[in-house]
Amino acid sequence: MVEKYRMDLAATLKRACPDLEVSTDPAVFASHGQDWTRFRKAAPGAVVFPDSSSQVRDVVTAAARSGIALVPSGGRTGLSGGAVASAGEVVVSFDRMRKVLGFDATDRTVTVEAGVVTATVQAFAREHGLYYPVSFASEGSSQIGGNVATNAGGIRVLKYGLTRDRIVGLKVVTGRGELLDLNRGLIKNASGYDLRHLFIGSEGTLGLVVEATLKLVDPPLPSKVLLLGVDNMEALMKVFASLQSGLELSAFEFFTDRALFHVRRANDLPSPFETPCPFYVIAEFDCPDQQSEESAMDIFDHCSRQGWILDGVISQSQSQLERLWRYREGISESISHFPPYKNDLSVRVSAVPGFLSRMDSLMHEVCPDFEVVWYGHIGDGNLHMNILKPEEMDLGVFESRSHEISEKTYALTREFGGSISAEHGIGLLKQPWLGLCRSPEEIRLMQAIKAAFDPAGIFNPGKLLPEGTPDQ
Ligand code: 2HG
Ligand code: ZN
Repeated sequence: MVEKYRMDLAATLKRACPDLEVSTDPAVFASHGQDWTRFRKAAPGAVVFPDSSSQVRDVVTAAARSGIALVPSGGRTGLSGGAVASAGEVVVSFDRMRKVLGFDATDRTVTVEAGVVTATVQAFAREHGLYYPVSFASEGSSQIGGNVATNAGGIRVLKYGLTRDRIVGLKVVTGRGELLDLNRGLIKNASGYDLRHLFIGSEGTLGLVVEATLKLVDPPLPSKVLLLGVDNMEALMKVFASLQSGLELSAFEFFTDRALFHVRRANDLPSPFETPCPFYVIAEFDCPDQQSEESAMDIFDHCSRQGWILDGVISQSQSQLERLWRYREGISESISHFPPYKNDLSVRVSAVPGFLSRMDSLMHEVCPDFEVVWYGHIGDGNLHMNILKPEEMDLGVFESRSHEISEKTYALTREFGGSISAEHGIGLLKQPWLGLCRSPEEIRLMQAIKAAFDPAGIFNPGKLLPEGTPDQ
C-alpha cells in the first residue's frame, strides 16, 4: 500500500517534470527525511532534487494540483524538526542547486542558489576581500536556503545581526507556482510591504527559497578571545557591561560547568583553569593594536578586583584563539548522543540574570532527576537549555516528561516577555507552544498570510503554525 503510494507519487512528479531527479531509495529517505532532531522517524513519500528554479516551479505546481505536501530540505542541521518528513511528504532537496550565481564588488553582494553551504559563502567572501559574518557550529553543512527559512543567528549576532540583516534580495516560489523576485538587491525600497522579510524565518511554510542575494561586509579586524571563569550570573552580566563599554565585542558567549564537563570529555580538552568555576565566558573583541589589548587587560583587572572574574586567559595567537572557541563550539555536539531535549529561549539581555535564576529554581523543582546543561549567546539574550535523557529512560517517556516541563518553562519565558525559539525555529517540536509567545491575533494573521501564499496548504504542513484555516 505504502509502496504503491510512493510509486504513484514518483510517477506524478516525473510526469510534471520529466528531467527531475526523483528518489525512492530507503537510504535517501533516511538521510533526507530528517534533520538533527531525533524524536520523529523519517518516512517521506519521495525525495526530489530539482536543479533549477524552473524545476522547483514544476514540482510546486504539480504538488498544488494534487495536494501533495512538500518539505523543503537544506543541510538538515535544524534542531526543531522543521525539515522532518515523517508522513509521506515529498522532500524537496536543494543539494543540486549549489551555484554561486554572481558577485558585485560595488554593491558588495553575492547571489547564490539556495543549496549553497554557509561556509562556501564565507570562503567566497574571504577570497574577494570581504566577510560573511553569519557563523555557527553547523556552518560546514547548513545551506543558505535553510538559514533564510530559520533566520539563522549564531555567535556573531551581537556585532553583525542575524541572517535577516544580510538578505538584500530573495527569489522564492509561492504555492501558486509563481516566482517572486523580492527587493532585487536594493538598499532603499519604500514601495510597500517588504515580502522578503515574511519569507525570512517562515520555516518553509510560505514557499521555497530558490536564490538569495547576500550583503557582505568589511573583513574583520584582528581579534583576541578571552576565556573567563565567573562565580554567578550577576557577576557575568557586570563583566559583559564592562567589556562592552571599553571594547568592540564581536561575540559574548557563556556556558556552565556541566557544559564544560561534557565538551572536555568528548574532545579530550584540558581544564582551562586550576579551580573549577560555575560559569564560563568566551568573549571575542577587535584587537588591531597594543592599545586595545591594554584596554582589555585594564577591564580584566578591574573585574577581577571587584570579584566578578575568578580566573581568565587571553589568546596569544590565532591557533590559541581557535582552541579556546572549542570549549564553546563543541558543546552541542558533545551532548547530542543522549539525546537532549532542546530549548532555545530568549529574553531581553537585561532580564537574563533574573530569568536564569528563576529557571534554575524551576528545573530543580520539576526535574531534579534530569541533568540540565546551559550555554548560549548571552550577549544577545539567547540561552540554550538542554535537558539530557537519562540513559535508562525510554525515548517516548523522556519526550513526554520534557513536554510537561516545557509547559512550565515556556510559561516562565512568557512571564519575562521572552521567546520559546530564539534562533532554531518552531518547526514540529515547538509547535504546540507557539501560543505561549505569540498572541491569538498574531497567529490568526500568520495563518491568513500562509493562506495567501500557499492556498493549497502544501508547504511544510504541521510545522510552525497550527493546521487549519484562520479563525475569523
Ligand atoms: C549553538 O549555539 C547552537 O551551539 C546549538 O545553536 C544549540 O545545541 C543547542 O542547543
Ligand atoms: Zn546557538
